[in-house]
Amino acid sequence: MNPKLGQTRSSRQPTHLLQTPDTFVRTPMPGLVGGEAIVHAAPALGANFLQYTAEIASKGKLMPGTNQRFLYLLEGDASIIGPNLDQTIHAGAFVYMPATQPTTFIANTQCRCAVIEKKYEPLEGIAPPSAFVGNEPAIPAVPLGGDPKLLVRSLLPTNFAFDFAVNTMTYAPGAALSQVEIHMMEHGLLMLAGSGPYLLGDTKYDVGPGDFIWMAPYCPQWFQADESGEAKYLIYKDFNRMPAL
Ligand code: UGY
Ligand code: MN
Repeated sequence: MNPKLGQTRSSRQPTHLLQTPDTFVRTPMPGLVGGEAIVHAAPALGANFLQYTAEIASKGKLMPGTNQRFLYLLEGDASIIGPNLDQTIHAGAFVYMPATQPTTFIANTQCRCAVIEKKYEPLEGIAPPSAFVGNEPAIPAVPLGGDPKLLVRSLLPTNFAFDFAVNTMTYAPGAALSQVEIHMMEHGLLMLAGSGPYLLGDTKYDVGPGDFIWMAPYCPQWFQADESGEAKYLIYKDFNRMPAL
């Protein structure tokens, strides 16, 4: 008998989800042509956003969505075609696509993408953002709280036109968040590299590459990279808006 059968590091709790690659289930999705999605976070979980990994064969497409969309290309080469965009992108690139500018992703090779969707919350007097393409390595790395071992890259501009943030956080071996965080914003987190203990609620989980974590609002959270190498994750949070009363 396989001793691993029926065992997983994954854990689904009211305030968080750790979803490890052994538990991923792939599903077709409308608008995803020649591809499948692993849906990590959705309203069914308690999340106020949608996050999925799209695995798309060469020549496959992700058609325009009905909500604003952020796409980070994890693997492969693709073309981005929209009203003001006609561009080739490579791994490490990302695209912001508002629902008002229907933008299509076309895979030129086999591709893997992290995709985040959120219903846009307009702000009176502020023009909503336009579509654009960026490249993660080109974004300035800012030490978090002055710690040179913990670098943050803000992939979206931080101005009030945007109602969410997506950052990469890169930890040198042994680097850690300087505090346990408890905050109103929720998170969707994809481990890109490295490993270490992640505190979620009152449990410490060992996490590694490919793991996904959802953190509900006010979920206590803390991470330390272990000594095996650099750790890096892509992290979503809702941002820049007053909570509705
Ligand atoms: O932006 C954040 O809230 C981030 N520091 N949280 C985290 O890494 N869990
Ligand atoms: Mn946080």
